[in-house]
Order: sequence, then C-alpha cells, then structure tokens
Amino acid sequence: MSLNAESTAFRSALEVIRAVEPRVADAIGAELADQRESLKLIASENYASPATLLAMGNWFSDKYAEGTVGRRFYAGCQNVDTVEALAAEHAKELFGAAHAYVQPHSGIDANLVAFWAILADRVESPALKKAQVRQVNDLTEADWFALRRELGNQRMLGMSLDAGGHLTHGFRPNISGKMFDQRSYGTDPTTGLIDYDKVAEAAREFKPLILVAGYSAYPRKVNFRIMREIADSVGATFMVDMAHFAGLVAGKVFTGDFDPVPHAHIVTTTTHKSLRGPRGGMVLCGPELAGQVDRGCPMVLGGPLPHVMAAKAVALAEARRPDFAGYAQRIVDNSQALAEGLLRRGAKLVTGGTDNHLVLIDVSGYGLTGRQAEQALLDSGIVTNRNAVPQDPNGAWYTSGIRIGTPALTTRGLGTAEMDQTAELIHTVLTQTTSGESKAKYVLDPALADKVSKQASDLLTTFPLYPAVDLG
Ligand code: DSN
Repeated sequence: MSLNAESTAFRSALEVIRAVEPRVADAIGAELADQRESLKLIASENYASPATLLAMGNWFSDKYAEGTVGRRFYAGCQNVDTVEALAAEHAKELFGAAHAYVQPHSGIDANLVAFWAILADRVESPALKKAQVRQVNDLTEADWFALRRELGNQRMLGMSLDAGGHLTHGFRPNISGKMFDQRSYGTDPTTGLIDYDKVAEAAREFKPLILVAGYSAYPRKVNFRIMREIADSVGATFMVDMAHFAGLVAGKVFTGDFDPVPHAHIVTTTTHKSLRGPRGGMVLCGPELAGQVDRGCPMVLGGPLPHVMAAKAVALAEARRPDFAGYAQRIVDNSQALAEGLLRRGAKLVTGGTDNHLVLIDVSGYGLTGRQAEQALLDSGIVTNRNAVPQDPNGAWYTSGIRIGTPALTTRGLGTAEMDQTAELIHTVLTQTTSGESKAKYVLDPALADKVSKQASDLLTTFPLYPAVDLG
C-alpha cells in the first residue's frame, strides 16, 4: 500500500528522531494518540494543519535574522525575508491592517512589543531610550522605579482578571503589572457583561495612557467602537488583544463594531488559538506605530523564529481561503449549542450563554471548585481548564469556574448535535462528582469516569483527528 504524503512525512520524521532519542519519538507519537482520544475543550487550543506543522520542522530553525525584512543584522537572510514578508502580507490582507509584525514568539511577547511601541511613541524619556538598548531582564527594581518615574507612572486600564481579562493586561505576576500603574474594569455583577458606562467613568477618573480591550475568559462580544470612543475621550491609545478570537475576526464572524482592527490603534494576537496556526504572536497597527513596533527585536524579543514565521505564512494563507469563514461560524454555532445544552440541563453559566468560542461554567452550582471539576472531567476523558469567575470566592488557583471552548472540536468536524452530547457528558460528570476534604479533592466513581471516557472516545470515532496521518 502506498502511503499518502502526510503519513510519509510524519513517519519519516519520527524514524529520524527515533534513531537519536527514541523516547522523544515515542512521546510525540503518544501525544497524537492522546489528542485523538480526548475531547479537547480548552478554549485557547486548536489543531494546526499538517502543512503548518511541517513548515516548522526544518532548517529555517537554524537561521538568525534579527532586524526586519531587507534590513537584517545577519547576512544570508534572503529566504527568511521571503517567509516573513509573506506572513505579513497574508496578515495584512486577512485583517485589513496597514502593518503587520509577525516576529513575536507568543501573545505575551506581542503585548510587550505593543506596550513599548506605545510608550516610545507617546512619552519623551531618556531612561526609556537607555532601556531600549539594554536587555529588559537586566533592569533592577531600582531601574524600573526610575524608568516608571521618568515615564510618569504611565497608566493602563484593562479588563480585570476575574472578569475574563488576561495576565498581560497589567496584573502583578506579569511584567505589565510592574511597568504600569494599572487599574481594571470589571463586569456588571448581575448580567456579567461589560458595562461601557462604568468603563468610561473609570477612564475619566484614571486617565490611562493605554486602554486595553480583549479577554481570555469573557464569553461575549466586545463593542470596539464604543471602547475607541472612550479611549479618544481621555486621549488614551486603544489597544486590543484579540488572541482568543482572532479566528472569528479572520472568518468575518466579528464584523463592524466587533472587529477590532478598524477601531484600535494597535491590535495584538496569538496565531495558534481560534486562528489555528503555529504557536506564536503578531502585532497589527497603522503607519504611526509601525516604526516602533518593528523595533520589537531586540527591544523585548530575542531573534525571530524563521521556522515559525514560515508556519505563520502557511496558516494565514489557509485562513484566507473561503472555507475558513464557514469554520469560524461553526465555532460559534458549536459554542452556542454547547451553552444551550448545558443550560437545558441546569448548569449555571457566566453571562447566561455565549456569543463567541467559549463558555464559562460556574461549577459552584454543582458544589465543586474549578480544580475539582477540572480533574474529574479529565478523569473522564474531557480536557478543560479551570478559570476564575467574576468575584471568585476561590481565587485564581482553585477557582469556581470551568472554561470550555469549541475551536479544536470544530476543527475535528464535530457539529451542534455532538455539542449536545458533549454537554450531557460534562453534566453527568459534574453532577456525579462530590467535593472531598479539600478544595482540590473530590470523589467520582472510577467506573463512571471510565464509562464517560468511553462515550467521549466513541463520540470522536466518526471525527478522526488528522485523518490523513497514519503513523502505523
Ligand atoms: N494561556 C492562554 C489561555 O489559555 O487563554 C492565554 O495566554
């Protein structure tokens, strides 16, 4: 039997790896087997195409290429120029952006590039100029203090972590919380929705340099037109981190007021979530910030990863195909079907539903912490992650929420009927799990967990993952 191209490629790659370190080859094979068998509902994960995966495993990885296209600090970057220019071109076309910077290695890196570009654009500071030529990691607490003082304790207003905002939007465990004097806006305690009047009030009082919109656990659309008006009313730069929903923007599910690109001064994203590309980040902006953004390396980034930029070019080309819009719409249809299935069975959902790719279950309704629920679901073949809910009494470690998302299962081909079955499996596990003697301990009959695992795996048999890849 002759093998197809994907099977040949991955089998050959594993054979070459196995000859050097068989345990790595085995782990790679085991990862595919595990992903094939579990219901992956982590809202920030997906399955990149074989072409995207293969574009990363090659000699581009060996090349240094500090600088930008046509202006490198190393010789011999002509092929890196080709892939970086292609990735940027696809990104600009796809999102209708004037400028795209495709070098960030992750979403955090993309946000750092954006923050420093905004600071350099907006603030006159000799200390900042010094920091631009030093490694950020070399700065001491005293350096940061001096820098902040000189920068005038610049302020950032972003969505609070427990309302669904992201760590990099000014929170303590992240450098953004040290760089900026930060304040956050939350959501309405009754509806769970962003209250734009309250955001405007906070902006008027706090007068931030940067207003950040974007989230990793808010299950609703954000009106970026209103947010831009708020930013303009206080002279703030408006930044959107669209990492979670970039695929919905690319697929034209989020348009008009809900498309951040025409409204924001600067937009950051990852490329591997709903956008379905390789692990990485990206910044989009207009011509005013383009020069500063392109200084991302070496200001805050190490050398670009040409192999990942090659994969970004492939994935962005895929997202420009007409069928990507259908995929993006199915992500939301599935998310809504999952939410409806859970609600019908009595689950408590933050905001009462969803209009994007994710659903946040408040598992206190089942008498559980997020940590207990996450582990009980994992025992049952359902991969999710715990997440804080607004004003969470259990904090960010144990939490009271479970975040679930549909980009990955939608890539496998599951539809709304399967989402209802998924809701049934989740509900069964959560109703059959009881709290143990600590916030981490729980009791779930192993026979029930096995039964649900089998049902989850049966549900997936009609929707094989990487159907063209046969590792033998
Ligand atoms: N870790 C990502 C998520 O799960 O949302 C965001 O950085």
